[in-house]
Amino acid sequence: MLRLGVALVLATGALCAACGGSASGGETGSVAGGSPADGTQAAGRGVRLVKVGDFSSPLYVTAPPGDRRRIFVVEQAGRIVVVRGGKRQSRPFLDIRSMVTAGGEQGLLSMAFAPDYAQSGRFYVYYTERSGEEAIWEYRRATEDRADPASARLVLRMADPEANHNGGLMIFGDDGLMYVGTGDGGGGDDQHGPRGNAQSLGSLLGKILRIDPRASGGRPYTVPSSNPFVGRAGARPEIYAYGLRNPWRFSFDRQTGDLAIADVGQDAVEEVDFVRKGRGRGANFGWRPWEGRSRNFDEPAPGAVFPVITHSHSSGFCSITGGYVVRDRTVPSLLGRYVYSDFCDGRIRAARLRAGRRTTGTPLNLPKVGAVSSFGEDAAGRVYVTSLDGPVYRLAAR
Ligand SMILES: [Ca+2]
Repeated sequence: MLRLGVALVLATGALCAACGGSASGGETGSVAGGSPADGTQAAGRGVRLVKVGDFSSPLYVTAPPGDRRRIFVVEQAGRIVVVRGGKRQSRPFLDIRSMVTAGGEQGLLSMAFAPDYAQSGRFYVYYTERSGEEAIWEYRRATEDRADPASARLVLRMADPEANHNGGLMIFGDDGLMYVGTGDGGGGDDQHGPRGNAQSLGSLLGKILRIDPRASGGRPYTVPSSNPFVGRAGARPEIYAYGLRNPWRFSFDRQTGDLAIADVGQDAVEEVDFVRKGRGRGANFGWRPWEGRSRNFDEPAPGAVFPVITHSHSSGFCSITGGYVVRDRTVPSLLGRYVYSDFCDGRIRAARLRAGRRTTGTPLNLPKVGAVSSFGEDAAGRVYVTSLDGPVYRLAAR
C-alpha cells in the first residue's frame, strides 16, 4: 500500500535510488541544468551547500534561542547530537533510543527549545513511543551539552491508529506558545472517524495545535484562551488550525510571522499552504475533502484555504519537505524566499510566497539531495537541509 505520509515510510535509499541522484559528500559543487532564468534561478547561482557532517538518519536541526555557536541535530532512532562551532560532539545531548519506536515515519521526530531555555533549561521532544502512540515530553538541561534524562515529564500523548502520518514538528511562535503539527492518524483517505480526523474538531489529529507546554495547576499543559475553538461544544480547545493530512514540516517566517505549512499529499498532489501572521488561527486547510486543489471527497470543508504551491506526483514529487523563508543575510540571493524540497524529487527550490496567490518554486542551481527529510534553522537564521541518508548541509552563499 502506497499511501505515503512523509515518505520516510519508504526504505532508506531504496526509493531514492529510483527517483533521482543524490548529493555526493563533502562540499558540493554546482550541477548544470535547472530551469528557465528568472529571479529565483539567478538567485540560485549564488548558493551552495556546505556539509555540516554525517549523522544517523537525521530528521531535524534547531538551536536554542540566541545560541549562535551550536546546532542540535535530531536523529530518528532517538538521539540528539550537538554540533558546536562546526564540530560534532561525541556524547549525545540526549539518548532516548530505548523509549522510541523508529523506522518508516516513526521515531524521534523533532525537538524544541523553550523561549526561556537559557534560564529554564526546558526543551521538548516529540516521538513515537514503544506503544506506537505519539507523545510530547519535556526535559531539562543538566549541563550545557547534556540533558538530564531523569527530568522527563509527559506533556501530551495522542492515540495513533496507524504507523504513518504522525506529524512530529513542534515550534514556538513569537507569542511564546508551542505549535504542534499532527498527522491525520494514517492509513489512507483519513479513514479513521466518521468523516476522518482532519475535519473533526473533536480530534487532535490532522491539526496544528497551540499549547503552553508548561505544567500548571496540576495539569501537564495549558490551552491559551485565545485559541480559536475554546468553548465550542465538541471541539478540542488545543486546535489552532485543521484540515491537514500530515504537516510534517511547517515554519514561521522569523521576520514577518507568516506561516508556511508543507502538507504531505496522498496519491496525487503535494502542497504548501501559506497564511499571513495570525491568519492560521482557526484556518481549515481542506483535507480530506480536498487534496491540493483537487476534490478528494464530496464532503464540506468550510472556508477551505487553498495551497499557494502544488506539485503533482506525475512530476516526480512524492512527499513534500517544507522549509523556511530565508532571513540569513549572509545568503543575500535567497533573502525573503521560501526554500523547500521533496523526498523523491531532491531538488531544493525557492519561491516568493504571497497569501492567496499561486506560485511555484524554481529549482536552485544545486545538486539534488537524496531523501530530503527536513530543513532546519539555527539561532542566527542560517538554514540547513537534512538527508535521511546521513548528511546535513547548510545553505551558504557561493
Ligand atoms: Ca499515525
